[in-house]
Amino acid sequence: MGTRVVVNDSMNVFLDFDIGGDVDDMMCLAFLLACDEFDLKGISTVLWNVWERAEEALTFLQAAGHCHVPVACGCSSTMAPNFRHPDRIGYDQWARGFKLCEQAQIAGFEDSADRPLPIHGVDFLIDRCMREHEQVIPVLTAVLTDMAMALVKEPRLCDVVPQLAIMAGEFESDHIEQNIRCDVTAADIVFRSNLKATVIPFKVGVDCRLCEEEVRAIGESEKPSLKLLYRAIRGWQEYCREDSALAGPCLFDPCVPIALLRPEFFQWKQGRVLVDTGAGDSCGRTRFEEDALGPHRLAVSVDRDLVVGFFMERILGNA
Ligand SMILES: [Ca+2]
Repeated sequence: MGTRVVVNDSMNVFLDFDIGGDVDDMMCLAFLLACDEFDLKGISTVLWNVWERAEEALTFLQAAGHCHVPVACGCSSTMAPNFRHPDRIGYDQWARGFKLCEQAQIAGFEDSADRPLPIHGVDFLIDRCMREHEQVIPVLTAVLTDMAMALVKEPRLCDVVPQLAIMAGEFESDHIEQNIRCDVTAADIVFRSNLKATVIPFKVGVDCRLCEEEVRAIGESEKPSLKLLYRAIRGWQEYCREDSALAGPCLFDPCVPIALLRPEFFQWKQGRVLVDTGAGDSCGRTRFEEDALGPHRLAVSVDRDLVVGFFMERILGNA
């Protein structure tokens, strides 16, 4: 009788995100949890109200039946001296007004009794990535402050992290994308680290917008986590009703893990992302320099129907 070799071919990931703003972070978490291909080793929250964001993450994890995933609060403030955030007030108002924890109670779930870890999100990220025999891919769908701080504290991350997976930047217009704009210093540190990275830019996320029928299909699901997600989507749409471009919902953040599983849904260019860190109006603009040997793989276009179809199939599935 031959020896059975158990092959664990799941992909270890760590999610650093800003759940509580645009609903795409919650959609990203829903997708990660719905895919057996991923082993989610931990979560950290970043930017401003990181404690409320962590509570939201814990509430969603509870609704999804994944209470075992630990959550830590990362950096609330940022590294950039020329930090600017014209829509900070708006985002905070939205997060305070919505409160996923309260929505959970309305929907008939207990508030999560779990609390964030008593360590800082940056230390948690470093710890999860530095463990021996585990290659962990940081999935970064917010401002890059936590990852940059981690690289500053522990440069050996560059030797052990197989790649980063990032939603950030815009390369086809002058639009300064939020995750870069809110901390250009952090973005510069991360993209200059020479770590390999899969990068989903703003434009690709815009192209992957859910239509009304798809949103309704989420609402019709019996899964408690999708009931919460549906409430969050409707809340976000209501909040953004005067800016339909924001209301989406667009799969900015979910495109990151989707690209890790199905790179063939996207077209890619290899090269290097460059961040303008100057003090002028162009601060935060990103440029891409093509180079076959460059560390960054940038998505330049996407098959919207394949991406959205795959996302819906996975989150609605009975896993
Ligand atoms: Ca995000």
